Amino acid sequence: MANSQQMANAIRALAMDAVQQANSGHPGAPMGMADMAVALWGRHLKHNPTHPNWADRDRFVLSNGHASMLLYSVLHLSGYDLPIEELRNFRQLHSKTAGHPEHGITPGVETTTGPLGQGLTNAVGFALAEKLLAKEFNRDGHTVVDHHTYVFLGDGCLMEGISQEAISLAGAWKLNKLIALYDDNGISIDGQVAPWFIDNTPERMRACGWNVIGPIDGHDADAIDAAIASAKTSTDKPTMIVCKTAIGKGSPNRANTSKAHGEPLGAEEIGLTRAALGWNSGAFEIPADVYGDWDAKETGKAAEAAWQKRFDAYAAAFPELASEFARRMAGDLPRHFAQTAVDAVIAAHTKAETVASRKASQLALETFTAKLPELLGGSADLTGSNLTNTKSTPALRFDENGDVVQADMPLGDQTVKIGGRHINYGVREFGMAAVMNGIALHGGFIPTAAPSSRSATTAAMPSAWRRS
Ligand SMILES: Cc1ncc(C[n+]2csc(CCOP(=O)(O)OP(=O)(O)O)c2C)c(N)n1
Ligand SMILES: [Mg+2]
Repeated sequence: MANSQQMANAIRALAMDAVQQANSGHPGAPMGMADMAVALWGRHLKHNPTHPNWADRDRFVLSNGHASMLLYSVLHLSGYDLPIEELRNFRQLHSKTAGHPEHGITPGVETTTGPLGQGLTNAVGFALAEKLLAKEFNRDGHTVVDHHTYVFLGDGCLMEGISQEAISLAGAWKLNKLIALYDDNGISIDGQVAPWFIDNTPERMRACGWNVIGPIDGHDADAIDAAIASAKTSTDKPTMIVCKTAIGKGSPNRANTSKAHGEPLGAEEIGLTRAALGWNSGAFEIPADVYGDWDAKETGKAAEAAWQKRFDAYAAAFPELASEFARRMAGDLPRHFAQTAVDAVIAAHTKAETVASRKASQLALETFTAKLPELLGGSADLTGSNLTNTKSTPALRFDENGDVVQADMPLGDQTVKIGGRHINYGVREFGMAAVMNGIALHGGFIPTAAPSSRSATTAAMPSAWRRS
């Protein structure tokens, strides 16, 4: 078994050193969540550092994106293409280690985070996409879609209003493969959160249909490991694991204070912290055995190879489904789609008449949704107003076990059974937008939706401008 303490201290040291070198950044959260990262990344996360985009990898979202040095550290340590020079260049122009995680710039970063609460909401989209794809593509004895979505989040994410939209939706959709780990350190920038954050978070989550584990000691990797193992057994609820942590853990004079949040510890305190942790390596130096404990390249390759074997068997049994799955995950449109579908829309609807733009939108969607099964529509409780549904997008519903309900869809002169493709987001426009980003980033779907025909704009307008 790897030396969990040294694995965690490697993250703490890299976070302190990179923030010190850049003379800006956030050391406290990475130092506080280091043991959570050891438990998740070291013992559970299914990923392949040499092939970050493997379709059936687990997804990881760092919703408290200011803790970016945690993510950069584990990506580096576990073997992603993120060499130590990139960590030395933290927060420098053109480095792969910007101040907050940036999707598309750093391998292994699934979504851009920093605006608190939005990462959690993206994660709800990732987990929904997984659940829908699993329903659509898995067959008896052939499980090709089967992964978890993990999210780390902090007090700030839970204070932001969008979190309530995300939490409600995840509960309603019974996203049992969504596992959130809460960095419950009782601190945000202004200090101890107690005067401005008195929510009973576990009760709030339970009230919204979540499974809650803890509070547990967020510095006990074995306890976190066991909590994650338990969370994975949930069949009908998302799980939150409440991890009690100390921000800046290890720093004798900054731990548990908001001074650890967003500024370098300083050379002297870094020296004291190294001594307190028993970390004897120099700045940006990681002992070989610690690298060895973190290295996930071989286990990642083996995990992907096992999946590939299953996928090959699936492809032999269901060749059309397998190539459709590959197309969808690659984000390619069906062959000849552009000519046939676009021509059909134009031919059917080019008339010398005026239609409302939402009606024109529905006419186009009617054609496109019939040809593109990846279109996943929705509306924030104004389906009848913004005309976002079509004949081929039945409403998405889950049964009491959390399974996607199959619905009737007309196809030519037949009726076929499919999972719902129109999401009733409820009155949650902001959440809807961030969930859609998660769906799109997961792959396999192109989300479409509209907030409202009038209410969002009228709400944003001074009352004198309103006409209705
Ligand atoms: C939407 C949004 N508002 C404000 C901020 C600025 N901000 C960054 S971190 C932070 C405090 C967050 O507190 P917490 O999540 O508890 O982080 P910790 O101090 O524990 O690391 C704030 C206000 C932000 N990143 N996003
Ligand atoms: Mg906090």
